[in-house]
Amino acid sequence: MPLQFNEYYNGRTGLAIGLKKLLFSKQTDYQLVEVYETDTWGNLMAIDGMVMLSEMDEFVYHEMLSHVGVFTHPSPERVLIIGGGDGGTAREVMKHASVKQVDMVEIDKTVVDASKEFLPEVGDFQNPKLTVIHEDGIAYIKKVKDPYDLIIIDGSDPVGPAEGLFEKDFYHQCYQALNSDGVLTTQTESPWVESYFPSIRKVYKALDELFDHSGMYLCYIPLYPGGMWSMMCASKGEGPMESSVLKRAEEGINTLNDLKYYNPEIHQAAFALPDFVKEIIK
Ligand code: SPD
Repeated sequence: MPLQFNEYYNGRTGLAIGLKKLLFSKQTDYQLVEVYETDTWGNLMAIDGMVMLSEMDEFVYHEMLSHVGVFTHPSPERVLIIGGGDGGTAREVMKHASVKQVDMVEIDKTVVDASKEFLPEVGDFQNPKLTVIHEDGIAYIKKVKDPYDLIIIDGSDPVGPAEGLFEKDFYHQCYQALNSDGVLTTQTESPWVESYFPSIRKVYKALDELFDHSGMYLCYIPLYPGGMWSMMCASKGEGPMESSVLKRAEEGINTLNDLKYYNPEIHQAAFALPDFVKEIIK
């Protein structure tokens, strides 16, 4: 086993993470799933050589992908997560009392099984609100009969099975699978990695064209390429930056346990974009 995990995102430029040992490795029908014990970040899951999460920094990604969307909706009850097999996004969403049902559609059962075994603190798989469905999210969304209040796209990077999660057609299907005040959040990669720009632009344009309100927001994740990560929130009802949404976040924040990143100030500030990021989506 190498002493380092390296994710190269531009030629020989990339991340280096010190390793203690390899805990799990399996080439599934879809992808290579690996879990390592690291020297600094706890256990880490990688898919096809790309970091998905570590025990130490996963809270940033999962809190930001979840709570921005949940608070943008007046009172979401039914939530669909596409991807998210480690369970971190579902864990955050289920902290909200209004949420009664979470369907998590993860294509690869191995991701769920490996997470339960090697990242046991991340998911809340015993929670009765959660149903795990092993199916392709792109196929699932086309069949939704009973619309959702909130859809969260917690997929992998736009290579391999997750490529379709960056296409306009997919977001059109999501739009149709949402109620009339429905909200969507999605992860949209690093604004520091040029090879991701076409995917970022595609999703931004699709949400802008389909939804009444949409916006990009940012958070800071040390083990993702560039350390800065973009997400997007789109809504048929209230916009994610409206004062009513921020008020709801202020009123609801104290009902949520164990938050380490998200708060109403972060919700507001995260939508302020540096000029170089605005340039990408112009
Ligand atoms: N390069 C990281 C892309 C983020 C993909 N999703 C991570 C899954 C965590 N639930």
